[in-house]
Amino acid sequence: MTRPKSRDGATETNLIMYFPGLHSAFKELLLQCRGQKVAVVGHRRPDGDCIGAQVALVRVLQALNIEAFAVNESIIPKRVNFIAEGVPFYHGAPWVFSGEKVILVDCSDVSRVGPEMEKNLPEILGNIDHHRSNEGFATFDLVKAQSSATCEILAGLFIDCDFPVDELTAQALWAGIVTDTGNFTYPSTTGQVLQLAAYLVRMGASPSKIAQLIYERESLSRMKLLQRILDRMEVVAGGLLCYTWVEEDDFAETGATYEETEGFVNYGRSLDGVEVAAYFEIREGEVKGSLRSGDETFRMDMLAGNFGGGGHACAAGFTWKGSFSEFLPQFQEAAEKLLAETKGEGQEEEF
Ligand SMILES: [Mn+2]
Repeated sequence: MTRPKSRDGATETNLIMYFPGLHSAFKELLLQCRGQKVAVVGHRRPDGDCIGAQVALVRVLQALNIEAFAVNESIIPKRVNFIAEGVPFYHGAPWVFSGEKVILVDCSDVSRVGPEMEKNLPEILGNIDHHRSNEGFATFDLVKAQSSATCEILAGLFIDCDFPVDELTAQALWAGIVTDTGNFTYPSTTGQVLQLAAYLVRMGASPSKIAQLIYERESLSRMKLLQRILDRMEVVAGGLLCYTWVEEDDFAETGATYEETEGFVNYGRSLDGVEVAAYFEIREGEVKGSLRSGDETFRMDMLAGNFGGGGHACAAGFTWKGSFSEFLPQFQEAAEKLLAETKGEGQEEEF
């Protein structure tokens, strides 16, 4: 098979397909999109990977002469807004679908699109995702739990199918991969991820420019909120668990918005000896939690599962109904149990 010519004139020399198991399903999915309008839907409170995947897929569909647009119940977070420039992106609720073919990206299940959007969702044609808990819900389920990002799957599939990846598509995919791999530092960072990343750079993605746009446009209000979460950090469970939280009033008092909390959970993870970091947002009548571990044997998806959530082995989340004072002792008990059991198992990975 021929590989797309890259910017510097080199040709991809790796003739092995990146996603041989998904390649024909992806082609079939796009075949069904021919002559149709396609809505590429992401999850509520989207991250870089979600927006990157929405943008990249819309752009490639358009390049294949398929009318496509992106829809999200939430607005695009400021730090990744630059990648969506020029792409038709609709948000707000309720979104009314009118006969479009629907593809969900980066959504572990249909409820991730948000409660308002979910009510109106028609039959789902495609499901492209990398969450372990994704059990499939579409005509075409393209799920690879071992992948670092939905953008990694898309980048690989675009190459496998010889679809055109231009500079802005490469930029969107790069943004998705760097945000979901913690700048290529999480355990999901494989050789394949780096190979695909190299390809994206050859197609025009600029690592330095994108890093500046994502990480160096902080607001003072976010820093003020960060100050509070650092101040509240508690380390328990013999130094293995760090948790912190923000309260509803913190947002009003600092001027920060809900979307500006992205990445706060990682400060706990960066402490020496801490295996599990938890970050909570206390809302009226509920606790929203984000969990991270640097070691996939700790199974954050299982810990989140105790509180009605899910996700990946290293990164998971949940929304729990009730007060923080009821929640915290239960959480601490569940986390300590998980830490003890995982350590006891000699940290063997199960697949
Ligand atoms: Mn993702």
